[in-house]
Amino acid sequence: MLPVVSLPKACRLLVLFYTVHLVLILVYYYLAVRKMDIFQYYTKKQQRQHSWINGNTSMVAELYECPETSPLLVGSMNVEFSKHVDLEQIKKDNPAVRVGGRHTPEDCLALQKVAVIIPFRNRDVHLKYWLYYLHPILQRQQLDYGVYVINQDGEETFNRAKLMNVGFAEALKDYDYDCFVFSDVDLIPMDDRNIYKCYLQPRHIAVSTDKFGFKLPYKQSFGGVIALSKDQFQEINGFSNNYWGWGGEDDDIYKRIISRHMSLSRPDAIIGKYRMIRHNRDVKNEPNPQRFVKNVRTKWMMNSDGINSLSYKVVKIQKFPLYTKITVNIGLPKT
Ligand code: UDH
Ligand code: NGS
Repeated sequence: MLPVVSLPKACRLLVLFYTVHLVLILVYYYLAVRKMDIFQYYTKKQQRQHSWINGNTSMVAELYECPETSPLLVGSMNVEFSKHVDLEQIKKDNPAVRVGGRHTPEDCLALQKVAVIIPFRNRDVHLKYWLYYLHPILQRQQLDYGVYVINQDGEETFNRAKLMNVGFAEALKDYDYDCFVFSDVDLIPMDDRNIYKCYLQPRHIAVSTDKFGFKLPYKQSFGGVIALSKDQFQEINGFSNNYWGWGGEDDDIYKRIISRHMSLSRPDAIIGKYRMIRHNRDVKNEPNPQRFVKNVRTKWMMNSDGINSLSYKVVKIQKFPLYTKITVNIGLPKT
């Protein structure tokens, strides 16, 4: 074989070109293999956490992230409140729901960890319907979720917004949630494509309720069911703690969002359909006469009134099979 130096110039250039090409291919494959190793390392790490959550110490199958759109969704659903629902039966029908109302998808890694917070007092019948309809939906949405019912202790004036703040603080003590859905107990979605997760902007989820003829009651409406990521909620200092009685607290949190230069995200009116369980006005939740004055002051009050000024006493934490009930003493309105 002739030494390379004795080859004509064109051949030498060709050999040089192929050598460089070969070296580049080798470097590329080396890096690709390393990248795969790193990817597998993280997948396994997440998988281990996942198995631990499920109380399963043996690693079974490789787990990958759940798809952006769950294949389990069914779309629009019939919702009605005349059938009898029973908690034991709901538990039997949802065997994958763990104590405290926790659920983690088995076949994939959920994209978000969602705490569903429900403000509550004396609405046990509504809660049964909520659990009956929502557990199957949230599982089909492939969420890693927990249900927290925040029960106001005592008979004093109700404070929905403060209970939401308590739910945020208490759920974070339970698990590393990154998304918070705040839901009234009497609102049931009619379409499971309305995902209980967080978006780039705060999400108004219950946008077309039967009560309002399946329309948004007004453009700034932000009541019923909403979702904010942990960061979004912290950015606006949560809800106000000072709306005692009915009304205005949802308009207040809307103003907080706008004043921090965020906007609302909403599903369309078909996917966003809801049924509300009809009920009378609750005792000690009469319209708050101060709500209009408070709404004018949101921008000035929000830095000092919210999760940074929240004070309450936990009376009891009960981990039921389908939900966690946290009974709290939230005090009394300032006189
Ligand atoms: N809530 C309770 N217990 C109460 C009050 C309120 O659990 O005593 C919670 C519950 O999650 C409820 C949410 O706070 O869904 C909002 O309260 P609400 O349902 O009273 O408010 P909404 O605006 O209804 O839905 C107002 C009363 C309508 C009376 C209509 C009479 N025809
Ligand atoms: C507004 C209230 C909101 C309330 C919305 C819908 O007027 O808190 O009506 O009420 N704002 C004020 O009162 C300042 S509803 O028709 O559902 O009873 O959510």
